[in-house]
Amino acid sequence: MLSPKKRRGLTFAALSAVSMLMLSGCGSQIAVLHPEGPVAQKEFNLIVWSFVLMAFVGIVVFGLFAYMLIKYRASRPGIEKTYDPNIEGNTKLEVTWTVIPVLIVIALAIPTVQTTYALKDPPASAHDPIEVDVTSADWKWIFQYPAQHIETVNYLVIPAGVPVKFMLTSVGPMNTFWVPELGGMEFTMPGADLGLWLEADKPGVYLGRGANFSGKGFAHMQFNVYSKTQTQFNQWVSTVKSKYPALTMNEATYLVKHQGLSPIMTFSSYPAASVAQNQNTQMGM
Ligand SMILES: [Cu+2]
Repeated sequence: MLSPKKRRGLTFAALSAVSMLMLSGCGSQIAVLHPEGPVAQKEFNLIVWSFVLMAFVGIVVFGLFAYMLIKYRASRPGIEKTYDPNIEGNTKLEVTWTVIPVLIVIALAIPTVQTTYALKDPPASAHDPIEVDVTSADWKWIFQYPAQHIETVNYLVIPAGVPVKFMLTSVGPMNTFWVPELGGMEFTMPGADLGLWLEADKPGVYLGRGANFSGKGFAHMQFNVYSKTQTQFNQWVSTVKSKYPALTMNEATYLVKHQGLSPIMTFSSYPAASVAQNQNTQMGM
């Protein structure tokens, strides 16, 4: 028969083993660990660098912990002679454990600040960025392409290898626009326009979603981002222009005001007033 203490220890070990298995099993599905564009790649490098520093701290701390446990164990012969519990003031040690954390913070801060500023605007590359105006509503994502003058709901099509500048706002509660494989998230807020740029290296399908709880339909605020070659993207735009209906002002207002889910939708144009409506509608109107 095991003592309660031993049994608790075993339960803890078993639970730890199970959670380790489950966590490692998820590894291949964690999108932020699979960067598919330059923004995500830079952010991924930061994640790796932070992890290396954290692992270093963990290894040193637990290493010292084990060393102390063994060296100063009560059962060690002659321990009374070497152990002096009344030690006070050791300049060398105090300087060491102040300087090392300061160095770690500097080593984390410099690349973080550098990356943050580097990612503020798309690089002056060969490709001019395209713009997509994003509006989060209850509970759907509305995407307007001002240059192409087309609108989609709950899906995005972007050209690969071209920076996409998103202008983000909300007509419902605050939300967060997030396509983890392409880069970090940004808030959508009523009455505010926040910017974010992302780029996909190659054609593919990436999952995007709202990452800030916004009510009943929040869980369904997912959208696919289809990255296509520039030619395919241009073809898609022409198809949308020729084959899909124009968005009427009534429909635009319904999309914004109606609290409910929405299927995937495509419109060959949108009324100018819908832009103002998406940008100016405040919560609780
Ligand atoms: Cu998981």
